[in-house]
Amino acid sequence: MLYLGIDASTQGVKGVVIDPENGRIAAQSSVNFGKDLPQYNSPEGYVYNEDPLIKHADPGMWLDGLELMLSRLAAENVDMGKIAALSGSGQQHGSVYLNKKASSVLAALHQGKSLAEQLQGTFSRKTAPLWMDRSTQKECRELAAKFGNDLQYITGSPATERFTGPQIRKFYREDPLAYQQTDKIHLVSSFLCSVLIGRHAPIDYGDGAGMNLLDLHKLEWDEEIVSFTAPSLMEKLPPCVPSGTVAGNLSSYFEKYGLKANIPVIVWSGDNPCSLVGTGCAEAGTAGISLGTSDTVFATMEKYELDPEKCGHVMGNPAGGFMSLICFSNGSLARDAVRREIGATWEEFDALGALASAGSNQLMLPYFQPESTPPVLQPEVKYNFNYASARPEEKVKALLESQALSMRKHTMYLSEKIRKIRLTGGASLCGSFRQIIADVFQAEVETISVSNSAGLGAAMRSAAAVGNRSFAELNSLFTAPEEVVFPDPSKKELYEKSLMLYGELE
Ligand code: XUL
Repeated sequence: MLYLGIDASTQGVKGVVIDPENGRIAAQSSVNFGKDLPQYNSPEGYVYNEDPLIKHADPGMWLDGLELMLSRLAAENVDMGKIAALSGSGQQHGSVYLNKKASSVLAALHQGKSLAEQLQGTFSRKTAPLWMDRSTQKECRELAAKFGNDLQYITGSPATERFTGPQIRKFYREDPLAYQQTDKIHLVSSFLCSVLIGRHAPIDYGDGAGMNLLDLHKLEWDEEIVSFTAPSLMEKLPPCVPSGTVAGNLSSYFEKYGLKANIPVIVWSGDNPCSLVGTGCAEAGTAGISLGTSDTVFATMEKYELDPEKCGHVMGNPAGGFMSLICFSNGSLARDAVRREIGATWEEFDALGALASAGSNQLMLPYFQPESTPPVLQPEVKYNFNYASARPEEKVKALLESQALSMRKHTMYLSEKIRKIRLTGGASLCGSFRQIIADVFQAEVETISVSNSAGLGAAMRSAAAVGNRSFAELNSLFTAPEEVVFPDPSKKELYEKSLMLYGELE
């Protein structure tokens, strides 16, 4: 029996097939929106807008990406007919608006046309706002004024620009007619799950917590917050369910990729909750750091804890209970900007990161794009040293140390001390960054062999939901550490001082 995990991320769609019988990754495939679907003019996964705060994508691109990924997977050396169940992971917070026609189109998917062609007439809002969108300050101010600290207590997060509730309120205000014509509002995760099962899918607690709408104590939509956000919104929201729920059975449309119709599709979740599972951090004690377009730090929460600085979030943990999540928008975005500016390859960038001496206290605030942690709306890069005349290795070191220090600073509110870290995502391959993270946190840093932890986590969630496998068993099969980097104790004091200076600069 095989299990498929689909990762619908900002930059593309990936698939991971796992075989728990022998602990093997049976196949993987990927699609990059910029490279493989240039017709959507979204090299970074979103459509260009002259307002840097607006970041939307065409949901048709995600559908084409899903199909191309499945056709590439079917071309791998894997028997797609042996896949017993599947689930997925979606970039969080993004929302898709469907009209009344969607239900009947979803129920009648046929192989004569592509998914994007069939669903074309079902979007009541042409594009989907993404997690990178920061255009909802007004709505956030209104939510904060109405609910004060209760909003963070109830939903696990303060009013947050990229979260779905404020985005829905903005849409209702700017285009009330289109809002009225909206029958269902999905997250990226529940939208793609709906397409797979041919009817509206529920939202799981993991991703649902990223909307500023879910009461995490009662695990249901909060009536007062929902009705303040937009009129009749409750009717437009799919139900919210535990992450192990079977959302439905696979539509026969997908037989064209060799998949068996009617296999169970487990409710999708967000990329961070899925990465928590796919890095083996779903049980307490180890934090995960995902180094992608954005960097995120996440960990299982023993108890419900709110960030007094209002940057950290509480999300549902797919393995039960809660997880913490802190998102740094300028992750690889900033690393790439510095790399390009000094004209280095990624290998050279990595080598430069190990050259300059540690803890020199040359620090920077790398807000090339609006930042989530701390909230910064006007992109601006600041330094405490003369960046222009600095050597390339000093620039790289300043960036990597500042990023690690920011992660440390903004996770200090968690009562569970971070003793061990699992790294994942593209930049986890950067050896010098691994060492800097280990030294700044004074924690062991482990990497695992599968870099797509969100896709792996989704596959593991489907094996846990219907394959009678415990997460502990799946962890020992798929998330065992491959490499460990140990912290250098002689750097402890150095970085304590840097942490203070970084805090002052921030
Ligand atoms: C988390 C966040 C991002 C997205 C895209 O709050 O906004 O990590 O999930 O990866």
